Amino acid sequence: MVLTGAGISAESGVRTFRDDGGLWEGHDVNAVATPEGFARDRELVQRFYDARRRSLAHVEPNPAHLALARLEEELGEDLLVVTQNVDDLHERAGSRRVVHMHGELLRAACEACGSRPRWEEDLLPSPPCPVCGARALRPDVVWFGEVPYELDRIGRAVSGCDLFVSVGTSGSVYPAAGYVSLAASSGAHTLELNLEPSEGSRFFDEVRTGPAGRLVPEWVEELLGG
Ligand code: BJW
Repeated sequence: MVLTGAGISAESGVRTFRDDGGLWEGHDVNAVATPEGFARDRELVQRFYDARRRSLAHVEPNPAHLALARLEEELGEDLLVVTQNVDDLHERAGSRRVVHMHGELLRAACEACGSRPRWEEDLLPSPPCPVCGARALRPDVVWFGEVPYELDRIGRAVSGCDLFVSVGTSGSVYPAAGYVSLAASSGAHTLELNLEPSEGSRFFDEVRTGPAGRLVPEWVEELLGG
């Protein structure tokens, strides 16, 4: 199982959250990434996500995404990618077995009927929900205090895997940050691939530092015996 975070998309030009010059710089996290912030100022939050959704048109998967897609070609159902990212770069690289635990920029969520339609346009100014017509669409992303998606499926994959690899995540957001310990306690070998040691590095059996665009293809080659 491979857990990915913002660092895997950094070399594609998608900003991370907590690095220098990252997304949170200049943004109050509580204002743009909590349900309370959204309730306070819907327009500000919609504008923040509309800009990020639009920026997807200008980025491409990098060698790290492509290497994971290649690994899936070889391993099939023996590989699951769980991403905290809301971009679509894994899918565009060719990965099919991807769980977006923090949602997707290219979906909206209707607060009136609960539907989650695919959404490529801006959410300002409040277009109607294609299912129920209510003007109650929000970005389909998971904010602090909300429950991430597919936790049962992820929990089964983490506790059932023999190799747990974390790529490009600071290990500062739960429940994802706790998966390495769960995998280790279930007997998996754990490997971190990150630009620098993360907050959770001490929990991994093995830590490799460097850019994901180099480390992930190298590791995939090694695993496939290339
Ligand atoms: C490179 C690189 C390169 C750079 N190559 N590497 C337990 C303890 C304490 C608190 C909590 C807890 N449990 C829950 C909480 C509360 C909270 C939480 O974790 N708070 C923390 C601040 C402590 N968690 C929640 O509220 C979660 N919900 C929850 O727990 O529900 C309760 C529940 C759980 C389980 C069962 C039942 C109930 C929800 C968390 C939602 C997070 N949402 C966000 C926003 C999503 C939408 C959006 O994109 O705007 O998700 S926040 C943000 O952080 C985003 C990311 O997915 C997430 C993680 O960030 P990530 O990916 O790690 O990015 P960075 O920037 O932090 O790190 C990048 C890394 O890459 C760095 O290390 C770089 O060095 C590296 N890097 N370039 C390789 N080229």
